[in-house]
Amino acid sequence: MRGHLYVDGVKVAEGESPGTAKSINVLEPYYVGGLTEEKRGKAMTNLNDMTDSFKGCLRNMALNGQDFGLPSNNFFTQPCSANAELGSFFYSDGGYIKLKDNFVVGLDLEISVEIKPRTMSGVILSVVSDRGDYLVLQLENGKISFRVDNGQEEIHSVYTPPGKNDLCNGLWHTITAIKAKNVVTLTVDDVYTYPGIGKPGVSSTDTNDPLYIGGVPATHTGIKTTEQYVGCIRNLQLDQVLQNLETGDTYGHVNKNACPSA
Ligand SMILES: [Ca+2]
Repeated sequence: MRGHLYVDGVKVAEGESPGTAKSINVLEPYYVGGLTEEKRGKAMTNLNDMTDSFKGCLRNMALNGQDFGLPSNNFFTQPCSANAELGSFFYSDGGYIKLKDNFVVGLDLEISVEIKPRTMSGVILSVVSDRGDYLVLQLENGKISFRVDNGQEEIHSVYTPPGKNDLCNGLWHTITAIKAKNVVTLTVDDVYTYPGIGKPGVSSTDTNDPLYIGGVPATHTGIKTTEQYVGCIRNLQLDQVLQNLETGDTYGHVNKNACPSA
């Protein structure tokens, strides 16, 4: 059996299946853009170990000239729109991403992230241990705070924008928060804030706990707001390693892979 692949009317590939089989014996449903975990497992040998779903827009699917029509089910898809951008969106009715199950902050950690908030307060990133050590990056009434406790006291650095609503101006804002042993520093849009300095020798944030993005399941010491972060978050890096928020578990109303931009 032979196959041909055309792109924009131009044949770009052709191939032939081995053996003598002349038909493909499969049953509906058709999956478009990705597969369920179960189906993917079965099909993996034919997918060259591809595990990602298609990212983008698809339309006008047809089989033998017959339009597929509307899908019978949608799983984690969004309508295509010119008014969308990459990032994870956190809605006003609440939600968060658990990015890692057992996140160790330890002695040193560098966080960078871009946010486009629509509200003045909310948790951007948080991890806390049962013993009370924590690290929290949050919006507090239009300010950004970075609060860390290594076990004896809170160390913090707070960025105050020139205007109270400046961070909700519809633009992206870049945050860099660095915890270096007993010192925390915070930079927002290239403005460096006054560092927080804790007791020398109390240097490790001893967590081995879930790392939450965009909210928390339960508040804890160090969190200064009860409000939900609303808006987009993208390009989170931990120690200069880009994190894929789509790999996290979502709770509540979050869209991991697109933000409405209008
Ligand atoms: Ca500690």
